[in-house]
Amino acid sequence: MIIRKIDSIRESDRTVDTPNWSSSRLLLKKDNMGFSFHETLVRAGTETKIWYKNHLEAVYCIEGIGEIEDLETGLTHQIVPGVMYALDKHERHILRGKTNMRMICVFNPPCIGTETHDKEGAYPLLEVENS
Ligand code: 9YT
Repeated sequence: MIIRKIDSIRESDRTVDTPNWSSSRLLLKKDNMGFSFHETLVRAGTETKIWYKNHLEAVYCIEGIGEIEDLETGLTHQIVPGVMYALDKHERHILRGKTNMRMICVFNPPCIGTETHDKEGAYPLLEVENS
C-alpha cells in the first residue's frame, strides 16, 4: 500500500510549477499503478492551450471556477466543483481559470515525473524515470 501526503510532495521533485499551473504528482509511473494521479492548481486569470496527443486525461474539479473550450467542437463548458471532464479522444482544448482552481487529474499512460507542456501543449511519451 502506498500512503503519501500532498504536503510532503509540494516542495519536492514530484511537483512541476509553471506560470499557469502547478502539478503535484501523487502517483507516477514508478509507483506501478498503470496511471498517474495529480493534484493540479490552476491559477486565476490564466488560459492554457493543451493537446494531450499522447495521453488520456480525466480531470475532476474540487475547488474554484473555470471553463474548458473544446477546440474540436467549439463548445465551452463551465467547470465548478463536482464537474469532471475526460479527454477520451485527445481533444485539443483551452483551460481557463476564472478563480484559482484545484483539480484532481489522472493520466494514462502514467507521467514519469517531469512532464510539462511542449509548444503544442502536449506531454512527450517519456521512457526513462528521472525523478
Ligand atoms: C488541467 C490540466 O491539464 N492542467 C495541466 C497540468 C496537468 N493536469 C498535470 O500535469 O497535472
